[in-house]
Amino acid sequence: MSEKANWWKEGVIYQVYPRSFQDSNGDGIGDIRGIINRLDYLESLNIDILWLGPCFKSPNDDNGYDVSDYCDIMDEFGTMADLDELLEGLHKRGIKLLLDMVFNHSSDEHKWFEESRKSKDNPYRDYYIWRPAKPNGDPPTNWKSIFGGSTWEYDKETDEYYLHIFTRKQPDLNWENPKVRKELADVCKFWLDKGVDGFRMDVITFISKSYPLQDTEIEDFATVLEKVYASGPRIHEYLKELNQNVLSKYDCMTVGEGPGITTENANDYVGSDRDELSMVFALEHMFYDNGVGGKFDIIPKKLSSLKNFFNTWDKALGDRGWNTVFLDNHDFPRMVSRYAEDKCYRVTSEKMLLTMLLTLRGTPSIYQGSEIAMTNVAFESFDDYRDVETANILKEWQEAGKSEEEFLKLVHIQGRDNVRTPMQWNTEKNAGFSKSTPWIKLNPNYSYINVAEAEADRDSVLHFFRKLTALRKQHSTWVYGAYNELSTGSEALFVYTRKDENGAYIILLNFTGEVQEFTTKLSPQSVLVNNYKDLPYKNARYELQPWQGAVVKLENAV
Ligand code: TEU
Ligand code: CA
Repeated sequence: MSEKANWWKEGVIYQVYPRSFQDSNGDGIGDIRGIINRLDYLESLNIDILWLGPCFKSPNDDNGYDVSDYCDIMDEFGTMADLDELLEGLHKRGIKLLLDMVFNHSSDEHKWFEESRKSKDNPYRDYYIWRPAKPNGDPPTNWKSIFGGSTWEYDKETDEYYLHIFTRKQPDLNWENPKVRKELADVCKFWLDKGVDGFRMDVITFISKSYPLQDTEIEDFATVLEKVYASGPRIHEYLKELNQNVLSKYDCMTVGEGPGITTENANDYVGSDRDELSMVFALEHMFYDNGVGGKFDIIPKKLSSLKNFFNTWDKALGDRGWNTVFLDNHDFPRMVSRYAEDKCYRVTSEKMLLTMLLTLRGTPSIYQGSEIAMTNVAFESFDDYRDVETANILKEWQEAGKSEEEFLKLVHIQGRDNVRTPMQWNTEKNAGFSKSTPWIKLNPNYSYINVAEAEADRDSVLHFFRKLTALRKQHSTWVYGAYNELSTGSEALFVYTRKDENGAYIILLNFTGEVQEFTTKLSPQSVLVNNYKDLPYKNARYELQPWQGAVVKLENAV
């Protein structure tokens, strides 16, 4: 084993989106007490690390990704005492807690920004990025916000623009200013001293800007992320500083959200000799069906590009850094709807995807509801959508005279609210999520997709997931073993081995609704995981049923 063993490599991350997990006080909004009430459920999943979406004070322009106080809890979610109790309850059950730190930007209602906008000589002016208009009166650069419109907002008070890569209520912090870095380091220290186990760091790749800020000619959205917004010249200096001054003093982990990270530069962030981040969430595969115009410019998906992503990232990070493995989160469609089949084979194909997530090399991150195969939702009216991205881009479409109907169809496929509908606990009112009307409508399929039903069904995804998480703990090869794809070029199958001195396994995954065969001399000793009863192996050939997924222990270890 070339890498150093580590709890965050062996653990399984489970992501809770607090607003949509469980409401405890009947205001229709999920809260921390709700999570506390579900601690036994979380323990029953055998997960190791809970990634809690941002729970800090926030006006909720972007559901907590716009923080107005990093050291206090959002009113709707509860109190600091609730957070302390959650932390204690998790630790008692052997589960670590990751908080979601949003350090690229704050809310415009943060006191730093309220000061900053007051005058050009305010001591907080340089906490943010201010620029005058271009001589012709245009905004300082032609950059486009990820959520539509310009990245620059004009502020009358001082007759300048401030930079916001996300919404205008999310002004970018100026990391060039050592005072800003000190403030944010103190925030980390505050939470680590409380005993939290680490952080998911929101768009951490964007914190260093390339000065002077200049117009870009690049049209392709993903390329803009990579070349203009991400990995600025001082990024590694900043991360090293934070690591050295704070993170390295605790047994904690960090996972940086990494839009714009590439296989060429990923190790600069996570290489074991770098002392920066533990891991990153590379997002390349989340954009794999995006055309030049971004997520609502959809191009056909190919299994080979998904596999290529896993192969190249494993190769890049395998020996020096550490990877993460995921197929969705609070920003992207439900994995069963996007990568598999959410109708006839919903249960079977979700089991297959989970089999993959738990057996690739890298720390798996599972989004709430995947363990019961929750699906995308298709609201009929824009009135039912809550996401600021959807609202802003709808406005752009309207202004450009483009068809709303067309956009609604695209939102059904790509919108972020697909994954933000409330967790489906049972068939009671509001799926057991809340006693009153939830902040966002439920997916009507809660009548048959819910935790209670899954608990009662021996063949459910839920029981299957528990088995997978338990098995991963027993087979260190699934964590550390070398990975090698055997099905290169196939648009139907994903077949790979995991091997080390402790064992050898072949993982066979059928990504189609048809029977497929796979020829290999690697004969089975025993089948450890299977979403069907049988796995025929005859004349050196495995036969796989529609969306079948299996983990097979091989006769001979390496
Ligand atoms: O997301 C950053 C990110 O890369 C997104 O721009 C992603 O491309 C987008 O959500 C796709 O529609 C993070 C958070 O995960 C997201 O929820 C926040 O809205 C965003 O940062 C701003 O904080
Ligand atoms: Ca509530």
